[in-house]
Amino acid sequence: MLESDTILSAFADGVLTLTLNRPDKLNAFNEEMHLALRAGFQRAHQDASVRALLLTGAGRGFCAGQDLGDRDPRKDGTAPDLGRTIELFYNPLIRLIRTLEKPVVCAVNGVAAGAGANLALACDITLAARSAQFIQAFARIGLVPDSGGTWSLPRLLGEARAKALAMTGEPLDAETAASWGLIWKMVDDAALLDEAKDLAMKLAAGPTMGLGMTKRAIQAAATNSLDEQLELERDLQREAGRSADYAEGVVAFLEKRKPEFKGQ
Ligand code: LHQ
Repeated sequence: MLESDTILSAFADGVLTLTLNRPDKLNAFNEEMHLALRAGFQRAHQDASVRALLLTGAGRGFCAGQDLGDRDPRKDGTAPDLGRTIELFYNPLIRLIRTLEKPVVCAVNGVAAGAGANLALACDITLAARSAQFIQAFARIGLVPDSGGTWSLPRLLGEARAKALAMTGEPLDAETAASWGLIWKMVDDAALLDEAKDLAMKLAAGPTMGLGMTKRAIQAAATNSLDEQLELERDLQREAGRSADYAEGVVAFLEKRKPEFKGQ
């Protein structure tokens, strides 16, 4: 993995924890942090011992999106090519998260703004501290929501709420985010990390193949017809039914004991 202080990485009990670590900038993204985070997700793709991922932020914020100091239009006298930044850094990151066939838990420990908010929404199960806020800050600086925001917001919230959040840039508190279904749940600040870790550990001890295929199927539903989805479920169930974890799950049920899944 790429060594960088901007991402803290820890591995235990099948869970790879990646912590965004530029706390004085509320963990805003610079290129170094992007590359280190990407390396973390690449490891999760390649390393079979990683069976769940936990993403969180150091300090009082989760992530304030792009480091705007790094993309200052005054810098070179010409407008920066933000499309290139998206192509090279943000899009690959979101794709890595969505295609990882392992659960990605996100613990939003504080403000999540701009690409930081949409990064949290790209994860599979997102919890947020009571004090956290979600801000589609793009409108405040003349930009368009990125990192999948224009895709995830209307899907999670419907067009009315998606447009209002994106066009006003108004903060959404964690309680409302949970009640609207933008995230899985809100947790008291002091309990957030423990609860997110417990959840990630439980998922890491689960039937990884089945969980990965569940993720794939639910994501595919965004563009599939019911018929296509039924066929996909048939195919995935066929594959899941051949897994060692299915055999273990059924035998454990019949023997009235806890299953010991190996992720295979
Ligand atoms: C920051 C930042 C930040 C640098 C806080 N940059 N320093 C993609 C492609 C290419 C380019 C453009 O963008 C994108 C996608 C995007 O993400 S666009 C959206 C970028 N993000 C924002 O517009 C959010 C900017 N930040 C804020 O509005 C506030 O900081 C929020 C509302 C997040 C938090 O407010 P406060 O709690 O009042 O904290 P603060 O503003 O005092 O920030 C603390 C420090 O962090 C401060 O530094 P300082 O040296 O004064 O203590 C900020 O300058 C720094 N910081 N966000 N994005």
